[in-house]
Formats: sequence, structure tokens, C-alpha cells
Amino acid sequence: MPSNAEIAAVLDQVADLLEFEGANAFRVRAYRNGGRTIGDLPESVQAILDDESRQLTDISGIGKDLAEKIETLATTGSLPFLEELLERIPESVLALLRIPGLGPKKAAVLYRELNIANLDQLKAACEAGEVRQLKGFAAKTEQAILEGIELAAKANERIYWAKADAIAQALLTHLDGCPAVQRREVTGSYRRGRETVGDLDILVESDDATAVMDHFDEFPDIASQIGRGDTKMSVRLESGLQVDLRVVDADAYGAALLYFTGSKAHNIVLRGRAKDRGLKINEYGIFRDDEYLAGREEEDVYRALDLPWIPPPLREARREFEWADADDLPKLVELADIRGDLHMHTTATDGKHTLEEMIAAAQQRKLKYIAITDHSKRVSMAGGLDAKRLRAQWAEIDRLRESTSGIQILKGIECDILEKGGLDLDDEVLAEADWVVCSVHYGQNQPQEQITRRIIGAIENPHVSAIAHPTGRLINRRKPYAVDLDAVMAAAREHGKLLELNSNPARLDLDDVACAAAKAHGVKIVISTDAHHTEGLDVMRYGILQAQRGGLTKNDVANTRTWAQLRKLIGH
Ligand code: DGT
Ligand code: CA
Ligand code: CA
Ligand code: ZN
Repeated sequence: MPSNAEIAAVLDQVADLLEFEGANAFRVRAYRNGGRTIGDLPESVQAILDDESRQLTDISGIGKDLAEKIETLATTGSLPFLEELLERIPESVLALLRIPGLGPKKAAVLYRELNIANLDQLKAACEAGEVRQLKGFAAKTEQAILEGIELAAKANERIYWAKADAIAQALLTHLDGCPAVQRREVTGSYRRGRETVGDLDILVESDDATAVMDHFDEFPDIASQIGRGDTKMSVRLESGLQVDLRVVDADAYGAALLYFTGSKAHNIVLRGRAKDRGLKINEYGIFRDDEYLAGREEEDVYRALDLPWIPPPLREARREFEWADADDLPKLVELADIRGDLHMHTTATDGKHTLEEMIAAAQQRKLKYIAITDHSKRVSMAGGLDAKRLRAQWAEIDRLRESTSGIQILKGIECDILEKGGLDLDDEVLAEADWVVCSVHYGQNQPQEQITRRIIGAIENPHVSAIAHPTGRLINRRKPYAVDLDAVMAAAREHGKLLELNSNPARLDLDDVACAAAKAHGVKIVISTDAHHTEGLDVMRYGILQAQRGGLTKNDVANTRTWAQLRKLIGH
């Protein structure tokens, strides 16, 4: 359920897009004012929708059309009208609208008169003095725009790893069509599996850099070239993402792979170790004086520094060198280790697929067990389950168990932790469940002590198995709650409860650092998908990356166990 602020942001975006398209000024203003009204509303839109005696049109300034749009948005989480608008306007143009001080009207003039469709083109046009010649623009405007571009670039959101992955795979497939490409890899933060990626860094081994770059330049989604040299090149894609390409020969490939994978902090430690040994390391290899010692493979370079090969997710200059020196690098958990998925939804609440469809999809993915965890009744917008409906779903699970083989279907629930503390369903109901995962969806802005107390209260309940998305953060969109994770972990340890690593690419909650902290506390992690449709089951691999970055092994992750073992672990 979107918050008032989220609804307001959507209405505001609709206003921007309508204005950009030159829509009627009254219409634009209706959305703009509507956004402000909802943003300033002292109570939640949801409360009004829930109350049958009231209507959104009762709010002054919200007409019938707007009320319908808001209701659609509130109940489905998306707005088809906005999607339509977005489809008509190229993604790169949207970046223009976000430049402080430019605004949709001026952006539209630039787009129509000068054909400017992205930030690089706009910057070039300003610098060439073309913008000041337009009606309604001046030299001063040009300067303001240039400053705005800089600001916008800084504020430019890093993209989710999952989105970067889709682009990276397309780029690699494209590069594989070039006969001059020998080895190739996406390096940088992407290879380290960071939750967000600033830009993509592609490394290619080839003895014909020109041919590789010419081929790369034909990638269809390139919006503009940022620069090109003899062996390197940078472009911006239509989506706004920058891609750096570097071409090296075979002798340097391992050294360059190491260098460009980073992190920078990891590289700095490597350089220090090289220096200690009278060696020099750079992206071309490892050298004694001017003699090339190694560089074809990453392993060779690490070996020259008396180190084992270190998995990229660990390369953050955290504990990897300490572990490597003690010959104690963790054997990181892998997707293939995962046996079950313990958080998913069905059409009984806000899922898109039925119980049967989710089970079939889990079987296809070779999962050995799944827990069905629809929302509890407090989440009214999602049609959360009360005891009666939950028991009806469990009866259905009983029937399906008879006709299903190869997979265990667990009776679960995602039970809300109430604002005032306590759980949304009675203990006697929870006692009948195989698996209870608890989460905070309301009262997220409470002070630290209160929200921590609520979560620990759930952990103390003997029927509870795990805490879902323990900090509630949404990457780039919503800060974590003020929760004291240290206290939560201590409680989880004391009561033998699990903490979730929610694999949704927008959540990845717990994050890598918190996963490592949980391990230090002796708390096991359960990596779950929180799937709301069948394909949602595929996000597990993003959670695995985050767990790897946290240094987790198979043993640290509860759902690598059989259900019988896991059940014992949580004392059920
Ligand atoms: P990002 O793009 O912000 O998500 O993060 P990275 O890690 O991909 O950073 P990026 O693209 O600036 O550079 C790629 C790698 O190149 C980086 O991880 C390490 C290496 N690198 C870049 N600049 C430096 C530097 O000044 N010193 C060292 N030692 N390495 C660098
Ligand atoms: Ca990068
Ligand atoms: Ca880069
Ligand atoms: Zn959920």
C-alpha cells in the first residue's frame, strides 16, 4: 500500500508529464494540486478508503477523476495512466524533467526545438550557446541549467543490481557477436554484487581493440558517446546508465580484471602488500622493477602477493585479508545450496497467482519445501487473512498435500506486528502454523525504543519463527526504521529465532553488513523471496549475492537445511 507521500509523488509526476506533453493547463494543475493535497493530508488515504462512510471526493480539490486514479493507485500499487504517459516519452527525456530549475515546459521546448533528448546533449547545447537563442531562454538560464545538470548528476540514483544485470547480460551477448573478443567480463561493483551499481565496467581481452570498440559502438541502446581512446571507451545508454569499456591483451587480463573489479579500498590494500614485497601492481600486471611477473589470471596476481583468490563479493577491505592470511576465507553460500523458500504470497491476499500456481512454480524450481505466508488481517489493503480465512487456506493446503509430491508445503503466515505491540493473530492460531514470519508494516516512524520493543516482542513469542525484512528499508526510496538491530539480534540469538534476508531487489533487507553482524551474534539468516507472483521466486539469487557479501556460508543460512533440520533449529 503506497503511503500518502508516494501517492503524491505519482500525481506530481503525472502533472510533469502532462505539462511536458503540452496538456491543458487546468488538467496539469488538477494533478499538481491533488499531489500537494494528498501530501499534506493529516491522515492516510487508506484510512479514508477503509471507512465506508467517507469518500476521497470529500476532500476539497479532489474531483471524481482524481479520486478514481488515487484509488487505483492505492489498491493496486500502480497507475495505468502513468504507465501510458511513460511509454510515450523516451526514458532519457525524463532525466531532463528532473533537472532543478528546468521544469517540464522548458524541457519540452528543448526537446522539440533542439531535439535534445538526454543530459549529455543538453550539456553540449548549453556549452555551445545554442540554448540562449531559444525564445524564453537567456544566458542566465543556460548557466542555471548547467548547474542543475551537475546537481541532477550527483543526485542520480544508483540502479538496483538486478536492473544492472539485465543490461549487463544484453551487453555481453552483444559483445559475443564480435569475433575479436576473446575473454570478457563485467567488473566493478557489478561483479562484487553490490546492491546498487553506479556504472558498468566491461573488460575485454582482445588483440584488436579498434574492432571491439567499433562493435561495442553498435549496441542499440547507446544514447551518446562520452569518450573514446585507443583501448577504452565510455558511453551513456538510453536509460542514463554509463558503461565503461576497457580492452587489454591476454597478459594483462587477470591484472585488469582484479583492478577494475575493485573495490578501490581492496586495491589499495593490494598495492600496499605489493610494495611490502618490493613489487608494483597495476592494471597491466605485477612487476619487480620493470620485469613482468604475472597478470594473465587473477589467481596469479593474488599468488604473487601470497594470497589465495578472493571471491569478488568479499573485496571491500573489510575482513577478507584477515581471513585470507589465516587461511580461513569462508566458503560462501551459493544458490544451489538453497532447499526451500519460506516467504511468499498468493491470491488469498496480494499475490498474483493461486496457491496451486505457486506450488507448481516452486516445483519447477526444484525447491524441496515452501511456506505459504500471506498477510494477516491488519494489512487490510492487501485483504489480509483473519483466523477463519487462514484456517480455510490451511485446509486447502491439507488437500493439496495429498496430490503433491516432491515438495513439502508448509502452513505459514506473514503476521503483522501491531503498532501498539503484539501480534495480529492469536497465539492459538499461530500455534497451528508450521512457520510464522513477522513483520512491521505500520508505525514505521516510531522512535527507536518503541519499534525495537515491538520487534523483540515478536521474537519472544514462542510461535514465531523469523522476522521478515527487519529494517523495512527500500533501496533509494525509504530509510530503515529506527530499529536497534543489535538488540534485535541479541534477542533472536537468545530465543533461537531467525532473521530474514528478503531477496527483493528493492529491499535486500538485511543488507550485507547486517548479515555479517547477525553471524557475529550467532543468529542464522533465512533467505526468502517474498514472491508475489510465480516469477518472484527467481529473486533468490539477489539475496544470495547480498549474503555472500556478508561472508555467509551454507551453514549460516537456515534454508540450506532440510525442513526437518530447520524445524529442529527453530525448536518447532
Ligand atoms: P560504482 O560504479 O560506483 O558502482 O562502483 P565501482 O566499484 O564499479 O567503481 P568505478 O566504476 O568507479 O571503478 C571500477 C573499479 O576500478 C573500482 O572498483 C576500482 C577501480 N578503480 C577506479 N578508480 C580507482 C582508483 O583511483 N584507484 C584504484 N586503486 N582503483 C580504482
Ligand atoms: Ca562501476
Ligand atoms: Ca566506471
Ligand atoms: Zn511478504
